[in-house]
Formats: sequence, C-alpha cells, structure tokens
Amino acid sequence: MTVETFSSDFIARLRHSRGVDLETASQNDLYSALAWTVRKNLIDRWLETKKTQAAQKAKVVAYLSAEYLLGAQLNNMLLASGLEQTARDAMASLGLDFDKLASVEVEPGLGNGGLGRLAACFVDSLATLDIPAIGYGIRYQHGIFRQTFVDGRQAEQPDNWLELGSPWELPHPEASVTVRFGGSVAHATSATGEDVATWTPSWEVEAVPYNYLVPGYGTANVNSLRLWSARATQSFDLQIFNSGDYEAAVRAQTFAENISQVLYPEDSTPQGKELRLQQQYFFVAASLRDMIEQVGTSLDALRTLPERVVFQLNDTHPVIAIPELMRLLVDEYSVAWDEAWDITRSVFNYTCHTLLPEALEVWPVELLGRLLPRHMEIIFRINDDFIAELREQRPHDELLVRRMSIIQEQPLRAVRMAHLATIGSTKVNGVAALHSELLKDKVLVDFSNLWPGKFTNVTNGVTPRRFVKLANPGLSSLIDEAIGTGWVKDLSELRQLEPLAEDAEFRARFRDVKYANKVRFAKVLQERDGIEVSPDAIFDVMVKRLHEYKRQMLKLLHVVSLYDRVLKGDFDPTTLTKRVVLFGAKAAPGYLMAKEIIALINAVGKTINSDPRLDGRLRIAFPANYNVTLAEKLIPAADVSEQISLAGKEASGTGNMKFALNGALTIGTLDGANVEIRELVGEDNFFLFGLTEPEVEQLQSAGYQSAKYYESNPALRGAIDLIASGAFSNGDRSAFERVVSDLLWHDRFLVLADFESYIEAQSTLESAYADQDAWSRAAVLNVARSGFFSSDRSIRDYLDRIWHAPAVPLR
Ligand code: C3B
Repeated sequence: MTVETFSSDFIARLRHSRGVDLETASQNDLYSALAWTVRKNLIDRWLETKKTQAAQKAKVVAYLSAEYLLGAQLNNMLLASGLEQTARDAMASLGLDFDKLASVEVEPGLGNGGLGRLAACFVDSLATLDIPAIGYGIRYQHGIFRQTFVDGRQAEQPDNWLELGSPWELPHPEASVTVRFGGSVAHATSATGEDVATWTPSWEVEAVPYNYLVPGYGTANVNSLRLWSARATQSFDLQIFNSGDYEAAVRAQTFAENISQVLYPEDSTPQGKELRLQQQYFFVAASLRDMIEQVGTSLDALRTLPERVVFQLNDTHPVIAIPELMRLLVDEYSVAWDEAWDITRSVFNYTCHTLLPEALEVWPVELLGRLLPRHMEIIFRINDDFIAELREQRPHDELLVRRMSIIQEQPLRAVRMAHLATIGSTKVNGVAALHSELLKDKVLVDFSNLWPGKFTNVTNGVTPRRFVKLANPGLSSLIDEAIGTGWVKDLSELRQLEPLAEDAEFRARFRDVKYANKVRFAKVLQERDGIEVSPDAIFDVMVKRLHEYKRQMLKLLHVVSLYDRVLKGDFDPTTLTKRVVLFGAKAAPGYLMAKEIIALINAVGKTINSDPRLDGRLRIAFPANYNVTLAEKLIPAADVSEQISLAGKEASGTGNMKFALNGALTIGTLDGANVEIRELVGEDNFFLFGLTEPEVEQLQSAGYQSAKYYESNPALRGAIDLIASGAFSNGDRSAFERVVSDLLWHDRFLVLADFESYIEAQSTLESAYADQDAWSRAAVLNVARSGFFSSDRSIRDYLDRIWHAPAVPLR
C-alpha cells in the first residue's frame, strides 16, 4: 500500500463511515478513520486464516480467560501490517499529526494486572506461531478503574473506554448465544435405566460476540479474540412487556446487561460476588457453545473433541466450564456420563497463577446451587465419583478425603474451584519453576501425590513485539544493527549480543539509548502528570498492583530511612546518588491497607520532594493510573527493576521480564521468575537479597516477631519512628497508625525481616551504578540473556507439554 492509497482510503473512510470530511472531522473521527484504514489491511488475512484453519479441521487452542489487558491497539496493528511508516507519511501528507491522533485511543483495560496482561501476550504469540487459536473472554463495558489521587489518597473513576466507540471490534449480534440461569432440575429414568435430568432455567441473557483481530508478527496469520457482551433476550423482554409493565421490561434489560458491565477490580483476592459468578458462567457457556458448534454436535463429532480443541483455563475464573461441558454432553447431546467425563477431562487444562490461599476461589454451595442448579448437581456427582476412587486407592484416610474433596465444609459449605479444575483437567501448570514446585509440593500436594504426571511448569513470558520492538525503538534499532532483525520472532537470538557487552563503543551507544529513553519518559511524565524528574537520576522503578506481599512498603522504608539519616546528619546529602523512585500501582478499591500504603507513599513523596536539604537528590514520583500505555514508556527508561516480593508469594511476575529485556538491572528476592532471571543473566548482574522460601517457612513456623527487628536495627527503627512521628502528616501521629502498627505487630510478609538485607543490596547497587561502564555491561548482558522470557517460548512449552496442537501456516 502506498502513501497515496492509504490517504485516499483514509479520506473515503472519513466520508463514508463517519460522514465528515477533513475540514469537519473531530479528533475521534480522524482516529477512527485511521484505525479502520489500518484494520482493512488485516481483514483479508483474517478471513483467509479462518478459512484455512476450518478446511484443515485443525486442533484449536481455546484460551478461556476472564481478563485480557490488551493495551493500545493501533501501534500493534501497524506493526503487524507493516504500515507504520506509510500511515505516518499519509497523515503528514494530509497535514495531520500522527502521534496526536494515536493518543486519542483509550486502551482497553480489560484486566487487572499480570494475569490479564499474560493472556494478551499469549494470544499475540499464538498468532505469531501460526497456531489455530481463539481467545475467549468478556467485553466489559468498563475496564479497570481510572485511578486518581485526592489529597494523596486513591480515588476510583469508571473507565469509559467505549464512550466514543472502538474501531477495532467487529460485533456479530446475529451470532448471539443464549445463556441460561437459575430455575430447577427434574429427574427421570430413561428406558435404559440412565438418569435423565431436565433443567428448567428461570432467566436467560444473550451473549453477543465481538471479534478482535489478533495479527501474528512476520506471518500472514491473523487469529481472533472473541469477547462476549451481555444483552437482554427478546423473549425475556417480551414476556414482561406483554404483561404491560413497561418499566419492569426496561429494568429486566438493565439486569441482564449488568453481567458484562464491569471488570471486578480485585487482583488475587476474589470477593465472591454473585455477579462475578454470573460473569464467569456467562462467558464460558457462550464460548463452549461457540466452539462445539464449530466441531459439530453429532455423537461422532463430539467424540472427536479431544482432537479438535483444547481449552486452557486461565486460573480458576473459567472453571465452571468443566461442569458446563458435562451438562452439554450428558443432558443436551445424550452422551453417557463416563464417556462424557473422559472427553471432558481430556480437553481441559488448568493454569494456576497464585500461591496465596485467599486467592483460590471458592463458591458457596448455596449460591452456585441457586444460580446454576444443574451444575451444582454435576459437581456433586464428579466429587462423589472422585471420592469413591480416592477411597479405593487410599483406604482409611478420611482426613485426606476431607482435604481433597471439591466441597469444603468449613467455615461454609463451598465449592473449591481449584480442586474441581485439577480433577477435571489433563494437566495443571504453575507459571514459573519455583511456583510450579510449590504448587506441586504445597498448595496441591495431595493431588500431585495422587497424579504426579499431571503437574508441569510453563514459565511465563512476554511479547517482544509490544515490550521491546514497539516500546523501545532505540534499543530495537541498536539490536537490529548488531545482530539483524530475527530476534523479534526468535528472541533467543539476543544471545548474539553477548560479545558486544565487551565492546566499549556498543556499551556507550547502549547507554545513549537508555538516556534518550529517560529523557522521553521525563517528558511524558511532565505532560501527563505534571511531575518533573531528571534523567540524570537513577530511575528506580516499582510498578505492579499494590499488594502487601509485593512489599511496596519495603521500598518505601528504604527511602524513608535514607531521608531519616540525612535529617539526623548521619551523612551528607550531597553524597547521595541522585535517585528518583518511581511507583505505579492500583489498589483494589476495598483493600484498605493497600490504600493506606498508597496514601503513605504520596505523603512521603510530598515531604521529601520539597525538602531543600535533599537538594533534589532523592525523589518519589508516583503517577496515577499506571497502565499498559504508561508501562511502554516507563519500562525502557528504567535503570533499576524492583522485584522485592516475599519469597514464595509471587507466582512468577512478568514485569520483571520486561525490565530485564529492556536493560534494567533487577534488585530482587528469590521469588517467582526472579529465580530464573538471575540464573540466566548471571548472579553478578542481579542484586539479590532477602530470605529464601524455606527460610521464610522456618521463620514463620518458629513464630515470627517483627518488633525484634525494629528494636535491633537502628536504621529501620529510625524510618518507622519517623513515619509514626507525623513527619509526613503535618505532625498528625495517628495518620499512618494502621500501617505502622501492622508492621510492628503483624507484618505478614516479613518486611522487617528483609529490611537489612535489602538496604545492603541497595548500597551494593549504588556502588555498581557509580561505574557507569560496568553497569552498562551488566545491562547489555541482561538483554542478551533474557531471550528465554519471550511468550513465544512459553507458548512452545504449552504446545509441547500440554496442547499438542500443530501450526497451520497460511500458504
Ligand atoms: C498474577 C501473579 O500474581 C503473577 O505473579 C503472575 O506473573 C501473573 O499472574 C501471570 O501468571 N496473578 C494475577 O494477576 N491475578 C490473579 N488473580 C492471580 C495471579
């Protein structure tokens, strides 16, 4: 496509789809026309992909995920279509500012954090590897909330990403699927003596599919992401409508459409809300129906399901799919129970993303039974069969039965979704080596004893397209020049950069790129948030959801203790290494401690940033509403990556990988994928500190008392006392009482225990930073040795270990 054809297409789009011309177009008109012009260039490939995959009856990977944290679409679509320069030139030729138009896009924030972003990386890699795949999820009307700070405290605003429409989606209301809820179940016995269940639901909604293109990189393949939106069914409406109650009919519509209204903002701490279970069943039921119809519903076709599709359950959120498939097979298609169970178990696999017990979903039997009565029965039967089998294999161990049952009895009778997932799946995987070990040996140990072969690991990865190629054009060109462009599709090629770590000129250029990225980010931060940072400071970055286990508090105590020592005259502030500590973090709206910590970070920032004694050598920058768009600017600018969770708590982390790939050095614990990062980049190029997971375990079982650390470490005491003194709250000593007393008397995540080791590692880091050339060498090695962390590699691992779905390249 030439600049001329792009321009004339664009103008035609403006006129025919938006009904405006260049003179009258709004920014949104222009952006939409630009998006459509780009999209047009991918549609033929998309149609061709679908045709090819259908003709070959290829096995399809169906990724079931309640979250996709996609990030901006335009940049990625341009990359995939190879039209970036053309589009830029075309806009310029029309007198339009491309970057300004691109900034009109509101990113679809249909996820909370790591889990949702991982799903987005995975669909990108599946497309790039030519794997027939579809991502199924929910088209939330409102994605993750927009965070603002009011007097330093988090406030949440609804995210209205669809307000001006989205040019990237293709709705297909005519292909809607009906999803039913509630009601009752009747049983009869068939002529052959089989139990026949008839579910009479009491209400239903329609699931309307919206398709999104997922283009592969460096291939013609374009896969789909299918997100479901809830709409009231006509029959539902009409029934009430005919009764003459107009108001009730409208209310019913609102009720139905509520299902896809809002993404629950809890990350790792499910709230057990009924609407959430409705969401889960809603998207899973629609997705299964959609997939099965593609395979065929005759008995013969259904028997081929395991060859035709594999469903990956992204955490427990879609696990209700297991009883739903059983219901479809047994009740709707009359497959015998045992055969249905064999099919079901062979098409599902489960990825667990956590180790926190409170993050494993359980649904009260009362609630699940009311919303999905037939599914509740099916779960009971699956559980009865499982327990019978267990009693046979492990007789006289009723405690084991209690522990492993899908149904927990205490404190409330409830369905353990992780158990249902494990029992109903072929494979169960964790998301980093350490995590998978702990999953196998701790969280699901009874199951791994029973079925050792079921458990496997797939270490997470990130897409190099979005997080290096697009986010870091400076580094990308440098790499291209050094080793060619193959790394974007095969990230292991980064290894070839290793010898260049010894090349002084390359190191200097690498340093220049980093510096330019810092300048670029400083400008973004100034424009976006009015925050000023100097590119001459170390950019010390901690961005992730706010959670106590991630320990933003430990980072903050480091800052406060430096400040405290300056105040006490312990050292001359002019000897401080100039540092800006960058935080980005949203807290779940109901997570009070997390919100207190946000307020404290902002309070400390306000005080130290304006204290002339520090002479700007130590600053905190905490831009509100950290999201994918900001991440793409921030990560390439980082010098230091803070990955400081308590060992044994962070399943993997994926931010850690993005930073290493962009040449930041990690300071971190032996947790999640940090372990693998350190092994690969080399221990000299990673700042390690903190207790190991077995040490944590030991300390906790011996009875951890955080106050002891407070008493024995003067720097720590100084920092905590300074907070408690009201130094950051205008003398109000009660302002951060909750945080302080939690640290002193509970400290569930051993912040105080790791403080000393962390401070030591920080001073090692500062000395290392003083030698810029040696630092650059370590940074280059981080990039060169992080190729393993491509999501392409993760997907290959899933294919080899779990999915066994061959690629179907387009001719
Ligand atoms: C996250 C984990 O907390 C991260 O360690 C992990 O890297 C990602 O998933 C991806 O595997 N996670 C999340 O974002 N939300 C959850 N509910 C559970 C885990």
